[in-house]
Amino acid sequence: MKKTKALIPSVQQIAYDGAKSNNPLAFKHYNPDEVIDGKTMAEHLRFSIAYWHSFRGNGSDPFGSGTINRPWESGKDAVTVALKRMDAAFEFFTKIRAPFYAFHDRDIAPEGKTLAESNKNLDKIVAHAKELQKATGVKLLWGTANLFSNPRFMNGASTNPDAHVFAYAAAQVKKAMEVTKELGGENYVFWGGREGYETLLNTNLGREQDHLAAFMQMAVDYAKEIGFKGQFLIEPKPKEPTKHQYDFDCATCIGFLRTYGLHKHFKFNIETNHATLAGHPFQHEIEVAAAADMLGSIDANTGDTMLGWDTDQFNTDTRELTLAMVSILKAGGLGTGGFNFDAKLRRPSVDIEDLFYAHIGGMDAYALAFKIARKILAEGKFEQIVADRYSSFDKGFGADIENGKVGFKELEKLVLTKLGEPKLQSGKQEYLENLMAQYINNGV
Ligand code: XLS
Ligand code: NI
Ligand code: NI
Repeated sequence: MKKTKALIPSVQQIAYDGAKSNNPLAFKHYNPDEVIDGKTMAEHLRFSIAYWHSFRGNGSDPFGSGTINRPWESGKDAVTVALKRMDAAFEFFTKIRAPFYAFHDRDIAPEGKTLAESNKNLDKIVAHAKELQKATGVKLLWGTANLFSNPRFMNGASTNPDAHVFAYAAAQVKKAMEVTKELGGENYVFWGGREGYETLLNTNLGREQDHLAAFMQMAVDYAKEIGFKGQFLIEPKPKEPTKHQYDFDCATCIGFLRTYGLHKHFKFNIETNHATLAGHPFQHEIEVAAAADMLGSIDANTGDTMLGWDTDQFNTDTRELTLAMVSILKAGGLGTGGFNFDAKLRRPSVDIEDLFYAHIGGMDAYALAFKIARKILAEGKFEQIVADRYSSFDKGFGADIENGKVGFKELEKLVLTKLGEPKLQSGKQEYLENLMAQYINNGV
């Protein structure tokens, strides 16, 4: 491909400078080329850039218009601008050393007047994305369809009371799956944008959930038909934009998927800020997904403890990320998933450098957490304490309970004749919190 003029000339490719560096445009912990256990850190962490925030977000909020003006956003027609924007995006992916990106159909290509026109626009941009992926080596972590911005989706997509809207959403996801396959996407995400309700006064909740399941089944069937081998991921979120969303949290989604016999086809894309909105720590959602063998990918961000909405900020909290990383590594990692920065700049962060600072901070925080978590697991102190705590189930009547060999009658007899009163055993919480603090304060 021909070499084009840099669209982000003020920043060069970010280098790893080491933990002591004071250079704000250098990595302190993320050394993409460092080999650990036969894999580079880039391969371990599989960082991904969210197209919608980093290349479609302009700083607008409900109280004011955009503040962030990028030079590549001006041009004669929407498709030409989209092509140039994509050049800038791939230049950024390369300079920030992210091996992956993720998009919604409507992030990368403008919506046309008809579905056919939208599909045509998408095809043009996808052809360009394919060339850029080839030229840079950047890959698609996942694709998805935007089924929430257009007014037609105001009452939901597959849970819309109007079958016409369901059909439109189906057509849009069909195309989004095709282009994800075309670009070698490793996953396909379903975030239920407006799949929920505002008021039960106008809602048939049971029927809407049946429709959501029917839609998911159609996606499963179509993936099979076109030979799309990527992993399907559900991204739970409890609320926003609707008052109540059906994909509330991982546990709710597991119940939903099992009810409709869909669980074999899905894993989870867990977003930190969505977990906290549901009243759970990030780590809780990871453990719930992992326990069901459904841990898929991470939307890496954080919220603000003072605010009740999805603020999508970059996460630099070593403690939160170390706890998460311990659970992720213990579960065997993310497989085809990755850490996708579903995070956006604050409205006054208008410089292109801000986009680099934001991602450098997020990548460094995850890289440091990754290293600390590896050390924690290698030393195995927490795991030993947890194993000891449950060791009464390893043998004797404990093992019989786990194996289903005893019931209430046998256990009653045991207590009455042999066991008597159980001895109180400490949960050692303060000791363990101190131990965790020590790991985090000492770093690597
Ligand atoms: C919104 C979601 C969204 C998904 C993709 O809260 O996080 O950005 O990740 O549709
Ligand atoms: Ni997300
Ligand atoms: Ni979100």
